[in-house]
Amino acid sequence: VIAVVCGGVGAARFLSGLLDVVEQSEVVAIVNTGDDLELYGLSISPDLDTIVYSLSGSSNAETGWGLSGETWAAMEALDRFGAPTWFRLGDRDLATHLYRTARLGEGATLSQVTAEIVSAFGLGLAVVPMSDDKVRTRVALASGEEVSFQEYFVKLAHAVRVTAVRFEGSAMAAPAPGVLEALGAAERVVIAPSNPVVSIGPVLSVPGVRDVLAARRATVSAVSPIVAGAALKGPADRLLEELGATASVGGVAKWLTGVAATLVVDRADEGRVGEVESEQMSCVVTDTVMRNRSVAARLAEVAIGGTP
Ligand code: FO1
Repeated sequence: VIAVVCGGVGAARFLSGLLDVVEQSEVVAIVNTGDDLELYGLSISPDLDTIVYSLSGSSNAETGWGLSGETWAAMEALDRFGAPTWFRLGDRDLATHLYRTARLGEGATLSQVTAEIVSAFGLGLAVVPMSDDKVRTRVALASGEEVSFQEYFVKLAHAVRVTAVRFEGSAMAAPAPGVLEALGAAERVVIAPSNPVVSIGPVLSVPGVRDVLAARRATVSAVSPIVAGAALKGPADRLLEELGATASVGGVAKWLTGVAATLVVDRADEGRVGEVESEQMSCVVTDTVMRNRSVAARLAEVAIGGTP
């Protein structure tokens, strides 16, 4: 079994490459739920849905999130009431949130509902939320206010300076069933190229996760989401700098060295291997910019311990 610690879009791309080299039944994706939110009374899990939509070939290729061929009639109808529509929910995407909310209301756990959604989309890998309990990423801004992750990421377009990030509820959260077992028993664990602060961070904050990974760190590798000092997508580079780290492969190594022994970096950073090694991590250089499926498959092979 290969266990992958996942955020959203970058993790989905990596997983699609992994599924070209490993049987679906051999893969367990452990996914961040700190981005989750409630809107109009609906429970929305963006990273879980992004992975399911992307791996089933249903996702909107331009944005990386939501479903392809979407219509926005419900959003337009909500505009009539002046309801908040800054977080765009397509008409087909809404069905997922309606179903998840109804099932949670019947007493199902997030893990159970996610398994039903994964199977409804015809996928064979295990997609597991990091916890069935509520954990929410809260972002403290230089302005002094604290906002939810999606307010930061979408409403403010992350065009604001961050002073702190916390994962509300994580201290009291239990890992979802099977999470610690998968992370402990998997032949290899890969930390996907997701934002180390707000996508990987929440997963590591769930009690027990960091300890399990630290205990087997020799067989844990991470793929750097930072290439040549910049994030390929999203605010990972700025967040690292704003939180006192550095937006470089060395900075990522410092962030993850407690839980991973190998950092996979892009060829653009082959001059920085020394920076990674000085954080007590070994460094493997390959193509990490997943411009197509075969690059993603090659990256997955390298990340699970193949030859660079
Ligand atoms: N990202 C945006 O930038 N704008 C949106 O309106 C938006 C809506 C949305 C709806 C459902 C969903 O599953 C994801 C959505 N995302 C949107 C992405 C979301 O912000 C994710 O949390 C990020 O991709 C980070 O993982």
